[in-house]
Amino acid sequence: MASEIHRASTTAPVNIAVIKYWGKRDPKLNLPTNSSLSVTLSQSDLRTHTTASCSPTYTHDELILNGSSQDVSGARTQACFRELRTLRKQLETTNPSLPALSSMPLKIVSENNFPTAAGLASSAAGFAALVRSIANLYELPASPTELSRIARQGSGSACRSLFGGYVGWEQGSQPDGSDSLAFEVAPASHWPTMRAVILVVSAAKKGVSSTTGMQTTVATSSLFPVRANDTVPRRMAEMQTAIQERDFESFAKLTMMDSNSFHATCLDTWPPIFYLNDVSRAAIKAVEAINHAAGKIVAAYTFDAGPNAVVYFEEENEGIVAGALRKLVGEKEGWKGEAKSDDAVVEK
Ligand code: 2P0
Repeated sequence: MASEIHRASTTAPVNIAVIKYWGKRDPKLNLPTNSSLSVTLSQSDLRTHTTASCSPTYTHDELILNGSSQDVSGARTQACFRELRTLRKQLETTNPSLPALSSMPLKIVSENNFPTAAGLASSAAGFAALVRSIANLYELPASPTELSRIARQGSGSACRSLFGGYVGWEQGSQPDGSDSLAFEVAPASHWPTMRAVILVVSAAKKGVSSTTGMQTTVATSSLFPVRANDTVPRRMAEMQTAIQERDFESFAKLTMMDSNSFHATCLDTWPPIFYLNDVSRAAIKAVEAINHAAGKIVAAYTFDAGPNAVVYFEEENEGIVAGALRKLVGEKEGWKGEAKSDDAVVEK
């Protein structure tokens, strides 16, 4: 049938790294200079919903994000399309009765289920959802691990959003990236009391893009080799142990120290890169005050390539942690609101 349209949908959640990816050894394949580890915020509204379709009636590949048409000619999107079409083509070659979807133009329609203004990790959820929706459309027998290899080429951190819970991304050593894959450290059910709150800074200035920032850091920071070759490998092992043992204090301390280490290498970059601002630093102080008052570590902050704070805590401490942070958001100028991992986005 000439008018046939094949369609499949999926959603993918954002993930927030507790051991950060920063630095590429191969910018084309998004191969990192160090392994990383994140928590996928599966319970939250922070996810991308994507429908992939293909039809012989379509004239060209198309990507529509939040209602507006995007350029699909970029190397990252093209790499994902090419890899997925190659896998579909192999299926069609072995099963000639299958429709020839691999030769039809693709239409991808994607919506972020969170305010774009929040400046959260949308490329991670976006490319994870794009890759999985096309894999579903093509009925590929591909595991999340195999799909992570493809999503990584769209955006490095996207490979981690193909798994729920606690997710590692092994840097790998092969030049073709075949061993630079995401893996499950533990499912979300392993630590059901874990919570996260995202404090959204208003009027977030558009900073240096991650890709540009990483390249400059790798080229100029003298702290960076120590971080990539010594600090992160050690903390990757320690973090996996902390998660396996549900040891919140170790998890939290490693999370905060790794965020600080990442932002230190940013400051050590020439010219320097600043992602944290005064509002971010107020969040760090608030978390320190919460932990001091509790007499132990009950909350952990972390910041990505922007000023928004993500704070991890355990359910039993929700009252003291969320209460203190809500007070901060209410009193300190500059906060836009908060997004909770098991709740809707709350605007101030
Ligand atoms: C992370 N970030 O591990 C780190 C922490 C930002 C700071 O992954 O160029 O958008 O697409 O591979 O994945 C942001 O970088 O970069 C990021 P690309 P990406 O989550």
